[in-house]
Amino acid sequence: MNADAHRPPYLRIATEEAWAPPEAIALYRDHLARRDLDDVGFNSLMGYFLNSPHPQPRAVVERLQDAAERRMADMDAAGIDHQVLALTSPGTQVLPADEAVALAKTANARLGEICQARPERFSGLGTVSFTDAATDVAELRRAVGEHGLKGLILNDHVRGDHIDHPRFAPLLRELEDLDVPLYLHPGTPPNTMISPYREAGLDGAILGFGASAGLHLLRIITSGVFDRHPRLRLVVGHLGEALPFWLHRIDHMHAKQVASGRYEAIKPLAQRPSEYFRSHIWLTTSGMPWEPAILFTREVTGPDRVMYAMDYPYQFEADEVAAQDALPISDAEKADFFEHTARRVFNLTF
Ligand code: 1DF
Ligand code: MN
Repeated sequence: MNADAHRPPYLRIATEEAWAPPEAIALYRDHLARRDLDDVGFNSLMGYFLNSPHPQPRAVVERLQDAAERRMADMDAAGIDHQVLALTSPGTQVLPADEAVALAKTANARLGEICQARPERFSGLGTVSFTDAATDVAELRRAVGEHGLKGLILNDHVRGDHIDHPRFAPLLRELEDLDVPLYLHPGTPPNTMISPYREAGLDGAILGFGASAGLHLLRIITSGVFDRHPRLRLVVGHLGEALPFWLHRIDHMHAKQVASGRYEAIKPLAQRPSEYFRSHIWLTTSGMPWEPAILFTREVTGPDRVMYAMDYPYQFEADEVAAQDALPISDAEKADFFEHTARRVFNLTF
């Protein structure tokens, strides 16, 4: 596809695009060689990407580490004007605390430099160690205030915990105070969940990612995170990790469970679960360039809540952009979908 042949009246901003500094890849390689990380999904998936003899995963790992010529050539080939970059899954979230703290610092400084060097092409999300709250709050402040990053990436579970755990409340409060969004990105399910997925070969992006991230998203809602953090903005990939399709049933069953008093963890909420998708949550189309799913999701959550993402380099199919250019929505809605919603949610000012 020659993207320049048809220059639409909007920029195409891709909002869930993976990146890794060589330091992250080196850390992962060391742990894989020593087999000393107790995370089944990491050892399986990163073991595949980093130790496979096949050219395809090797090319993904090379592309992850490039934030210059190769990436921009790929963007040009696909018609992508701007990428919102974030540290690839699993980021810091499988690492020992000292390594996680150091990697967050390195990744934020480097990503800030990348974005400042080419502000029209790249924006970035920050990362933290998800260990000590005070350390993470300070790093998030640095990422946003000093390095100019536009939010925080959360690569699903944190060493088996979820972001609704009270120990993360100070970090969520800081996101509110800084007025930047949290991006819930998937990863392989935690050890407590992965066995039946892995046994069937389904622990990766085919289902395990979405199953685990969907659970994480629903936990955020039902545990009352948005009631405790009313200014928090959450962005979720893969069209909401299947939850939009479930919303009627989730509302119905949630009300029943509240009434039953059966679970300590299920309490009344300020809104119905589905309503948080219209007040606090934005969705991206990463990995889901599929018209029926995109139109359904827009119908359920509102057209101003769904924006474009590619999922480069994991799902880099240059022709997918054309399918979304052809969506049967108005020109103004398409401009929101590809450009203006991302500008608003991430406060992009380039
Ligand atoms: C894959 C996909 C791997 C995504 C990822 O991180 C990842 C994959 C290791 O296809 O195996 O982040 N993704 O975002 O869809
Ligand atoms: Mn992704």
